Amino acid sequence: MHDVEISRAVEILRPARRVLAFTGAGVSAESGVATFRGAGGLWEGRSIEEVASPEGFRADPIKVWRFYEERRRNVARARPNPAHTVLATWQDRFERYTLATQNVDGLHQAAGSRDVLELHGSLWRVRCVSCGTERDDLLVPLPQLPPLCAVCGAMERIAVVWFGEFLPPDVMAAAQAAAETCDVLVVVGTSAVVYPAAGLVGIAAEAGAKVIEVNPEASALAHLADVTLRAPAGEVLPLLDAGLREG
Ligand code: BV8
Ligand code: ZN
Repeated sequence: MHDVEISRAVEILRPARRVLAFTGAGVSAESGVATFRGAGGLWEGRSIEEVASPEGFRADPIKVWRFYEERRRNVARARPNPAHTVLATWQDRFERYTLATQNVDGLHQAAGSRDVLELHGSLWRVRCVSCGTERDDLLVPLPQLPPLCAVCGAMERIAVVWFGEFLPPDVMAAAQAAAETCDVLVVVGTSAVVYPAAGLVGIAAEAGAKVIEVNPEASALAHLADVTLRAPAGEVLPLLDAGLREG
């Protein structure tokens, strides 16, 4: 990746007042957390429906719980990487800064990001299938599978958004509002194939925002980017941050 693209991206970011950062599994790749669709991805050799849909959970809750328990165990060993850290420091650099993530690993918060918009929920929250009581749960491993609701005794599920489920309306609305009004959208580590989250890129571009894509490969929405930085986020974000500090 050339310095030319980095300096073009820095020149776009420097004057920006309202910035939206939109991330996917790629931002956690250098923390050792598996992505979904790359080589060795979570969906490899698995049927997504079987482990990440309400139907799959209904059919075999223990199998689904084992899939999430495994991911919780892997993420519990992971630490934020420089990309998470830079994205966290940017919340104090711009007049208005929003971080919307498709990730459920909590690494943005671990790096110090506040008010993270978790579009697809979190591995670290569980919800009762019956009374809907939702709680944080950081236990690895879980004492029992499936965990049971302390309020009504029914089974609890992981509080992530499965395929065919709606995203939390307030979270999506906040992300959409940020996309409609931002000067710059920085898209980091997403294949941009899952909707409605990926729709944020088109909304921002349509509203006139400058779009910077950070991804070793072209995402499905690379054509909407003004600048594409074809390298790992853990290398690119510190370079962008250094460029902003020089100015
Ligand atoms: C919805 C949480 C309304 C769980 C996830 C049929 C029926 C129902 C719905 C649909 C349907 N057909 C299509 C849909 C819509 C569906 C959808 O978009 N499907 C796609 C696959 C076609 N969407 C939904 O179902 C959504 N809900 O539409 O509700 C509705 C309701 C009822 C009926 C109809 C409609 C819900 C979507 C949310 C699903 N939940 N995850 C969990 O995590 O277990 S999605 C899952 O994909 C993750 O959240 C993930 O974040 C997301 C996107 O993936 P990415 O983050 O982009 O990761 P990926 O591996 O794909 O890419 C990684 C990228 O990183 C790559 O580009 C790679 O190059 C790059 N990279 C790698 N290393 C690095 C890097 N980048 C930078 N640095 C590096 N080092
Ligand atoms: Zn309950």
